[in-house]
Formats: sequence, C-alpha cells, structure tokens
Amino acid sequence: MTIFVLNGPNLNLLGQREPDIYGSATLEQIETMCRERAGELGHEVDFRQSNDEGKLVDWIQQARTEAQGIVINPAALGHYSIAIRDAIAACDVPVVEVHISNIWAREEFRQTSVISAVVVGVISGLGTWGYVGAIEALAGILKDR
Ligand code: CA2
Repeated sequence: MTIFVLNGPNLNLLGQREPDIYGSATLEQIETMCRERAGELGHEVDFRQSNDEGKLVDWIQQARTEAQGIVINPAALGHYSIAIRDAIAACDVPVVEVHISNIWAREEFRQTSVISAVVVGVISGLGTWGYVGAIEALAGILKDR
C-alpha cells in the first residue's frame, strides 16, 4: 500500500535556515525516515514537495486512486488554503496533518489551520518525528479498516 507524503511551500529549505524552529534535518533526511518506517510497516512512500498550491491540489486528487493515505505538511498553505481543504475533504483516503513546529505556540496567524477539521488528526510540535508518528498512525488506521 502506498502513502503519499506531501510537503508544501518552502519546506525544500529545511536544514538550511531557521534550525532553532525547524531543526537541522533536511527534507531528504525526513524522506529517508518516512521510507524506512513505512517499509517496516509494509507500506511504500511516495514523497513529494512543491511550492505550488495547484500542484498540491493535483496530488491530493491523485491520491484518491493511487494511494491509501496521505501525510501532509501543508506549510503556510494550511493556514489559509481553502483549495487544499476542499481537495482533502473530497479525497476519500485518511489524511494526517503534520507541522514540525508547534503552530499553537507561535504567531497568531499560524495558530489556525483551515485543514484540521477535514483530516483524521494533527501532529504539531514534535519536530521531524511528527512525520514518523503520522506514518505509524496511518498504518494503524489502514490495518483497522
Ligand atoms: O511547522 C511546520 O512544519 C510549518 O508547517 C512550516 C511552515 C510554516 O509556514 C508553518 O506555519 C508551520 C514553513 C515551512 C518553511 O520552512 C522553512 C525552513 C527553513 C527556512 C525557511 C523556511
């Protein structure tokens, strides 16, 4: 079974700037962590990043037929993108929202997520471990089905 791990704008910069907020791991290292844990649980990971909102919407739509679940760090889009929210609401596979930082402990404009109400759950503030936790949760949810 395939899990899409989708990453939004600027996450390609991880590991290069703001390590105090986002840690020192690169997106490539996060991909390796996800792939390894998913493999142990019998799943494949399709790991993607885009700075383009429309591309993320396309990938969420694609997951309907090509994946069994989605882990998404929508980055800043999570705070305002109704297009991402609508795509998730229509995608028919379980979605877990991940944020590396604790969005509720940051600026007020980051404390709202417009997608949280249409995902199965949210992990925020656990650093890159949040991605691994999301993979584990999805594997459990898919097993229970
Ligand atoms: O904590 C998270 O994972 C965020 O989704 C990361 C987003 C931010 O807009 C959200 O509020 C919380 C930012 C991703 C950009 O990451 C950077 C990494 C290094 C340098 C600059 C940006």
